[in-house]
Amino acid sequence: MEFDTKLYFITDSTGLERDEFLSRVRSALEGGVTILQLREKNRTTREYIDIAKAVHEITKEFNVPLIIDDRIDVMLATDAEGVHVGAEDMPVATARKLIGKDKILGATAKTVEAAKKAYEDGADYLGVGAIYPTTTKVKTVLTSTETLDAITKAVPIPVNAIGGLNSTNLGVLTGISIAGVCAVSAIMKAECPKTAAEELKKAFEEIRRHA
Ligand code: TZP
Ligand code: MG
Repeated sequence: MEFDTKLYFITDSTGLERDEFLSRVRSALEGGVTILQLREKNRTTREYIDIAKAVHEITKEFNVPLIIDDRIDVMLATDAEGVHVGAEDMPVATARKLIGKDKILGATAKTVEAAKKAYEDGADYLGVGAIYPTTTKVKTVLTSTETLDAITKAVPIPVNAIGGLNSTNLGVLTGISIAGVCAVSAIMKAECPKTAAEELKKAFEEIRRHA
């Protein structure tokens, strides 16, 4: 399936009522999100499927692919467009075997070696970071912009930067051939997710002009 990782929004429903969460998801999509990952760490399987179905109804309206973090079963149950696996999740090759060739498979990579392997094992895009320290609950270490740059040169698939990114701090990525930026808090916690998404997209387009 075709996809564009330019503005990759990863959700976090922590502390939000369902309606508030869904309305923030919609607002972000109105702001130009091009691909959306549902990332739920504290839900039962039943709850994860339920919220994924609701989010999928909205992403379909915008023709935006829905990626499910970590859980192939939830992706299949909701017929979402793809799944993202991190370093401690299912191996990329196994995930690819299970989901078939048509679903989108994303992987996290922090080294050139890991990036090449993920590509060879069937990943369609890579998330690389954290570029900056993040306040989002995640087990991660910082990745240098030098490593990010080397990864973009080592694999032929889209590479996205992630971690602490917002519309004011993308300058460090200038000249690096990333396909897009991933963000959780910059959009999720913004007063207006639509405006935040618009600003982040504009900031990315701006640094890309100087690439
Ligand atoms: N992987 C590396 S950093 C991160 C993930 C999931 C969280 C990014 O969140 P934020 O709020 O955009 O820093
Ligand atoms: Mg994961």
